[in-house]
Amino acid sequence: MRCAAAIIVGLGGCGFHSNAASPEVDAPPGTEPDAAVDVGPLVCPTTAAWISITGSTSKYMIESSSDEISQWWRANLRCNAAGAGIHLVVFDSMQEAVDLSAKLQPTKIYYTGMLQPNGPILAADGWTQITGRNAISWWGNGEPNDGGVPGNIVDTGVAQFAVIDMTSYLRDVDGHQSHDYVCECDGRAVDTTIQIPPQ
Ligand SMILES: [Ca+2]
Repeated sequence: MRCAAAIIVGLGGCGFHSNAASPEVDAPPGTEPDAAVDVGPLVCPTTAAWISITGSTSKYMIESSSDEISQWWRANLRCNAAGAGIHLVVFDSMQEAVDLSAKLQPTKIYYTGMLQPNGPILAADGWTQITGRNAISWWGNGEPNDGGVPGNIVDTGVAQFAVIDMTSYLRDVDGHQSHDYVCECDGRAVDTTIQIPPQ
């Protein structure tokens, strides 16, 4: 949500300063700014099986990769196609990852909307989220390692997508395997300026 708009409609609570001279930023009330402009009031299609988690106003849809083409790019398109303001899950906080993980099935891993555009030298650098929100640093032990051995710190553009499992910790994968994925309905638009690594 744009800070200026929050003041006008009385929602308030935008944690980012609202100096009129500052560039306009976009974030939900009470949180840090993100890059994209919200699409409007939160409306999640009633036809979907949404779940809620503690401490979040978002709705979540845990999707199965029962077909063979649920690679990251496909999961991304499917979440976006579910409606405006819906996208692969974006973490506002480490707690959101922890609370979501409690809803996940053992042995499965799930694509998220956290990704690393190609280019950084180090595997841990340059991560962002599909709405433009800052990435969270909630990596599993030795992650991210660009798909290499745990602790590898060099990025070669191999594993540019973060997955979550029931441990809540994130790790980076290459996006080509068929995994389950989590869509989030929070009313935020995706940031179309993000350079998604090609399939
Ligand atoms: Ca979220």
